[in-house]
Amino acid sequence: MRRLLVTGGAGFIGSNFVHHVLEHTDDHVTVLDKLTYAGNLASLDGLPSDRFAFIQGDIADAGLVDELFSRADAVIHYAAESHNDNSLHDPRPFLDTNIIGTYTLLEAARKHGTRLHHISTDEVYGDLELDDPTRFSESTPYNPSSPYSSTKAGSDLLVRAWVRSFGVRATISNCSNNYGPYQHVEKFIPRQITNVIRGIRPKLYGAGENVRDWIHADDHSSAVLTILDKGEIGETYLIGADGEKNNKEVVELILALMGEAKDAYDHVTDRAGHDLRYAIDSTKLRSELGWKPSYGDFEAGLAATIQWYRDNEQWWAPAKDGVEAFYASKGQ
Ligand code: NAD
Ligand code: TDX
Repeated sequence: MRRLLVTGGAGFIGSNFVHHVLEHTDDHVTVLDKLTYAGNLASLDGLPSDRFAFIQGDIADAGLVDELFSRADAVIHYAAESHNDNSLHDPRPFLDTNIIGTYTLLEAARKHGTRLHHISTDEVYGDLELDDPTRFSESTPYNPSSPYSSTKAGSDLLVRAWVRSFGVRATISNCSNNYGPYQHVEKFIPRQITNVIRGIRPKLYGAGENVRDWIHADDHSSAVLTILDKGEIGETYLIGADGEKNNKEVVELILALMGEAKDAYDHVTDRAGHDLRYAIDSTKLRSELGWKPSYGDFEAGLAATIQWYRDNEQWWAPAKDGVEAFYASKGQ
């Protein structure tokens, strides 16, 4: 039984990972999470108390991090400020958590010799043209566009430097857009689903031609476990499930699955610096480590996600009005 420390485990992807680990391994999990606006303890309800512990705290708190690393066999680092739109409004927390927080974890990993897996995003590579036949791979140069993605790129580079200069035992993964249960209503898919439930028309930025490469959060979790078990120290692995769709297609599919007219949405002000297209080539992870996704059918995964939001209104309702007021103030 390993003792895993999961940072950001009360957030969307971190909580999905904690559920996945407790279901598929006999590992013990401790979550370290600051419970920012994006963290929700209800996402961790019902977990077995003999295999799970929760600590509220900041990954930039060196004393606390040092103590937690001293009793962990491996650390999986999800904690981050994660929303592009927020980073355009107020970048500072992105520097504090994504850069200084990651630095703090790296120093603890260096001191204790702890195995670290750093979770990152495909957004570090910038964006692709719609008709570009290539996709992002591990050798694509970094070219981030937003305060969010630039701080994630910075955190990746810190990890690489700590591996090379100090021998820290770390791996990195860069994943494409996730969907599934427990995702905050500020993000594209939950925002539109909960809008329809509330009788608000979905909001599409600009023309809606921007492409995202969707993967179910549970497939992200299985990929991270695979890298933790079999990944080579110092290596980066891209995680993706060949799920490219443009935003207009996704909104229309949500509306169709929810029994609404396909065109019952509004075009709103576009995001500043809006990345056009992300697309992941995950050949290295598949061929070297033998991983493959289980959620092949996006429509079925989306239908299950819609059902989850219908069944769990008490989970998302407290955040909904504030998020919509914020977007309305930006014309979005
Ligand atoms: P999220 O915003 O839902 O969750 C982030 C969690 O981190 C929250 O629980 C929050 O309370 C916690 N947190 C924030 N600052 C903290 C701090 N200083 N100390 C401790 N905890 C803190 O984010 P998410 O969408 O689940 O993303 C998780 C990770 O996955 C991030 O590193 C993100 O860059 C990466 N990622 C996300 C996606 C995606 O589609 N959402 C895709 C690829 C990679
Ligand atoms: O209301 C909306 N309307 C809309 O058209 C919102 C909230 C978004 N969008 C568009 C913007 C993007 O093209 O939908 C797309 C997805 O938007 P987000 O959910 O904000 O995700 P994105 O900016 O692509 O970033 C996500 O994937 C990569 C995560 O939030 C990041 O944490 C991750 O690194």
